[in-house]
Amino acid sequence: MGETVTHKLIRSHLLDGKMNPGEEIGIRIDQTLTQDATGTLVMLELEAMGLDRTKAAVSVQYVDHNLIQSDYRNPDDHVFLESAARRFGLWYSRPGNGVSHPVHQERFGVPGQTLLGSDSHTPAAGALGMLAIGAGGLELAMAMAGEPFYFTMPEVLGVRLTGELPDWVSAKDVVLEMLRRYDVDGCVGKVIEYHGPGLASLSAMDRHVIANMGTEMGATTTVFPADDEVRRFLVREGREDDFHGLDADKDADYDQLDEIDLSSVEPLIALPSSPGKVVPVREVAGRAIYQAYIGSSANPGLRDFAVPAAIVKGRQVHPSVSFDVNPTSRQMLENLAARGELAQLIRAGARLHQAGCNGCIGMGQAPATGRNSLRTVPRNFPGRSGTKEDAVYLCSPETAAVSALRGEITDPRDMGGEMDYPRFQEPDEILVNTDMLVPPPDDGGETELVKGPNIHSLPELKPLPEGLEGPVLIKVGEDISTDEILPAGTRVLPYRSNIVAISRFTFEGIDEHYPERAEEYQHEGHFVVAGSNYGQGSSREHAALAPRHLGVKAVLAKSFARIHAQNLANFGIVPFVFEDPDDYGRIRRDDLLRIPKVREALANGSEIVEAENVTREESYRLTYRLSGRQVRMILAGSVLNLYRENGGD
Ligand code: MIC
Repeated sequence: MGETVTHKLIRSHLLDGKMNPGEEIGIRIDQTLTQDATGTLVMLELEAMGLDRTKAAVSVQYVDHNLIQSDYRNPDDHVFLESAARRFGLWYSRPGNGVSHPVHQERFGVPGQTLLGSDSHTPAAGALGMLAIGAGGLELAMAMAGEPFYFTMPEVLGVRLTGELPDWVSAKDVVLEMLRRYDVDGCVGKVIEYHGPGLASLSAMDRHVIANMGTEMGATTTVFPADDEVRRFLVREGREDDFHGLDADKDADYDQLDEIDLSSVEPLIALPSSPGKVVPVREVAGRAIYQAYIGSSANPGLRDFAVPAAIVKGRQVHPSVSFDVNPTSRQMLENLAARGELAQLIRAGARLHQAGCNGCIGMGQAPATGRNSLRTVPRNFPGRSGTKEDAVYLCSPETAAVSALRGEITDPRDMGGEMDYPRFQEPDEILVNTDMLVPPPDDGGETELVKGPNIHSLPELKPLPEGLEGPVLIKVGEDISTDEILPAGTRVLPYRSNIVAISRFTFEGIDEHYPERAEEYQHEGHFVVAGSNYGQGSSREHAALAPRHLGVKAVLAKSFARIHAQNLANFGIVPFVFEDPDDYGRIRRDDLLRIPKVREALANGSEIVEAENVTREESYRLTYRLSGRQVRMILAGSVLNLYRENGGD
């Protein structure tokens, strides 16, 4: 049997383990991507590890999340990151240069290589035939130290694309169709690999849209072949030499198969407040909207702005709609300006924001209370926009633009009566702008890290005690996202480099008194109990480190999302899984739990660990899906402790 693109990518980078689905493997990382909201911790981790210079072939530090400078904190982070980039030999993408994922694809993406990013949407680079994976910051630090990146060998879900998208339907609708089929956890443990004749009509940036939101299905990553379209993309970016063709063998052996006939896809929309709640736009048409928002890493291509510009050209957005335009990058702004589309958007009533992530992560542009917001962003977890009980819908740029004109959710095909669909043709040439990408110095080893008063070193983490005992201080439901564990947004993001301060926001949206209660048990320890897919969404390791700082020693859940489970292990929190999911229902908040001899049990590889519920006089059988390596880091208290114990750098 022949190989898939995924298997070829993994095989060519395999350093440790066997490629059997479910087994842990270690691969070589060629490139790393860090952004500011997660990058400050990574740089502090590199400092703690005593690393001299990144060992990856290319490492890039972006500043795209924390752009609002309402006090000294975010700009201090920027200055710190700039010094760290010099110190550790990273490229530095200055604030205003653009959103990491599309800029990385444009400037650094190389088919056939691996990319590890401290951001869950890193898989977007799979559009070029890369194996691009999102991970917690510590994983990034280890990859920069030249260590293998460990993850579970995935299964490959081959999705064959046939046909061509109809007018008014675009790549976002394709990935929403996938979300309709697989929901937010249907691709856990899988790589989604697209193939088939339908690919020919999807541009490299269309593929970026689809790969970016594979994360929303829990996938390890998404992969496309590197074909002629990828070559054309690299030629336009002035990087033809970086092209290497990569395709699946004709008889490639996918673990699972699915098919989408592109000609049958219709405009789709994800309802509040989950990317998995997908319905046809026509089913919810007519609901009044307050906001239509275009941009973000989920719809970053020139076409994602040019098509809405053509739709609103010569028209005015509805008087009650805030039409927010979030350009991808400075390069994109220059191109939109040169082509005239920027003026069309502004004339039609667009509110123009700076190039960056902005409202996608709740950094401004929050919707008004009780009003509907239509966004082309990748996720709409509760409250992520910054407004409590928000109503954020995820849709294509076409749906957002047409709805902006009408003032209500509108199937974009309705516009067909007024105008022809402005089908986009990628230009042969674009303006390329690399001036805000600062290359690493040949030797920055002497550079001092510039730490403002809000930047604090990592707290010391103690090894796992012999036994655990403490109350369940919080019990949460199903599909809890990291946004709910540790929110983003303008109030919280400025504390990403200050663990003690940021921990005061832990579980804020679910139970605002949790941090106070936790402080009481900070030293003795306490437990979190959760449903399935706990920790879905972002890669922010703060969602593990802040609870750990507050004393969480173990999370008992029905199941975990991939990146978060690893983040918990990285910081010495045991991610226990109920052998019988019904036990979840038997535990109440404030119950006192005891797990005696937990250290011994993990060290001996016991398959089952018993937890006693002292309050209810019951006990539960817990399992854990941890490799020997993960157990060792938990016993040591964190992967950093383990690295130091092993005499790393
Ligand atoms: C997100 O989209 O949730 C983020 C913000 O990009 C995160 C990273 C973060 O929390 O800093 C992600 O996707 O990993």
